[in-house]
Amino acid sequence: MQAAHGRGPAVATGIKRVHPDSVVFTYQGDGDLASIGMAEIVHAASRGENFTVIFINNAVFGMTQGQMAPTTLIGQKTTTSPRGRTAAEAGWPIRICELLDTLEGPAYIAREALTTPPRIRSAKKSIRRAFEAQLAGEGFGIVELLSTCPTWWGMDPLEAIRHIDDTMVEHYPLRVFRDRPAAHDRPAGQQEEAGSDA
Ligand SMILES: Cc1ncc(C[n+]2csc(CCOP(=O)(O)OP(=O)(O)O)c2C)c(N)n1
Ligand SMILES: [Mg+2]
Repeated sequence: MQAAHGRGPAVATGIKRVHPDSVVFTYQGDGDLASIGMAEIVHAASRGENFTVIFINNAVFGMTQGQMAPTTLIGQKTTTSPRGRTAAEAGWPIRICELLDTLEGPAYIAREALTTPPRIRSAKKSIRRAFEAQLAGEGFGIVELLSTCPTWWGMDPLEAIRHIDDTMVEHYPLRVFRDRPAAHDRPAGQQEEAGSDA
């Protein structure tokens, strides 16, 4: 089902409550989730709604021509911050996982990066875990995926991947912030080494 921009969590709430046996997820960009849909995501997480959020953070409004998003890094050039984002003018980039980690509602919160094969495998595990939480009725799960936008970052695809690993992860650390039935603060990006395959 297509929801109005930013309203995915509100629509998913209705669908999941009416059809509790359905597997429900939203797929949202950072402009969608962290800007226009900020209220919806915070309240759905706070209510512990039993669905899964796949949050694609590429630090820009990509589809609409690369405007600055709430997640745009300080100094990052976008079509609406051509000299680079400044905190004085536009505030600081918002860390969504950390923000939602202050709430009681969520069952699973993780940030992963779609860069190297090990990190992509780690992301796959987090996505699986978030869906398992939903199937077990544990409540709200969100997996943030740091993703490239070579076009609006003005980079080639490989440079863009390196930019995530070299720069973006400094501001957006890769971690499992919340895994309610299991350990708290399990490091993401290293889940394979943690041997949680069993
Ligand atoms: C209610 C509403 N407002 C604005 C838009 C225009 N719009 C389409 S995509 C988009 C933002 C895309 O940015 P993001 O969510 O970060 O996704 P990306 O393209 O970067 O993957 C906007 C504002 C819309 N479709 N609906
Ligand atoms: Mg985006």
